[in-house]
Amino acid sequence: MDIEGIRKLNDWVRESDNIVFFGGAGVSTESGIPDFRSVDGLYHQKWKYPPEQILSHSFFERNPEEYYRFHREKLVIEGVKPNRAHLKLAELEQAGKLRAVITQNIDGLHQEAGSKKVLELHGSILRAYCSRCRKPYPQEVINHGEGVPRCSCGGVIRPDIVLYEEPLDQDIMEESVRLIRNAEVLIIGGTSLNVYPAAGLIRYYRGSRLVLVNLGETPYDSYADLVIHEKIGEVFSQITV
Ligand code: CNA
Repeated sequence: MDIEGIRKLNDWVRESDNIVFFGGAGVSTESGIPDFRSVDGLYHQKWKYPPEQILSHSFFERNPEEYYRFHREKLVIEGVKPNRAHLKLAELEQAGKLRAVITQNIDGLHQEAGSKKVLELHGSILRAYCSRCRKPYPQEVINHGEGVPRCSCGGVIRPDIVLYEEPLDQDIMEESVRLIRNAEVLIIGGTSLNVYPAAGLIRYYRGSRLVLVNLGETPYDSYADLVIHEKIGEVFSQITV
């Protein structure tokens, strides 16, 4: 355990009431949801097409049956619970220290842990809508059964997630930029910082307390003021609020 690093993180958390957290799939691996790029992540599992191809707009349009096979086998997550990282972030918000969680995750675990201000850059697997008339649907409509789910208007129902090749929601992006630009402490965790434009958000931070908590190295390690290469749940469980 990086005791010195955790002590510094604790000092910065104690001294600030303007912390922003920006995270990714690594925040949920300790809940049992695989990420994309770790050795046991989705990119290393055998599948007919690479995940980033299946999870792209053009693939969904051309081949919704195959998309839904993947979706139901790999993306539907049931029975998972928030872990110590999600719970600590909710606690920090409750204590008036954390302004927002900005996440690339689509699993809804931050909200389940009690976080109120959650900006979902890539949408949520818990919601669905008709790609033709935009009528909203609950996730159950797409999670189970066979084939391609259809709306009463005949359109294909899709999950409310941002597929590759699709733009991010402009309002969510702008609010994320504003929060990061004004943050005193920016904690980034559980993300390989490889997926753009989300990863580019880090460049808007102007402070001098940028913390990276990630198991693997990232392209931004040398950019951070504090880097902790440990499991985020273990690190966060040692933050005292
Ligand atoms: P990624 O590219 O898979 O990177 C994950 C990073 O987390 C890696 O660098 C790992 O080293 C690190 N990591 C894994 N476990 C831990 C841990 N316990 N503690 C600290 N670090 C850890 O994932 P990104 O989020 O960077 O990539 C963005 C994609 C992945 C987004 O579009 C997500 O929607 C997508 N995704 C989301 C989920 C989810 O919602 N839970 C799961 C899988 C993928």
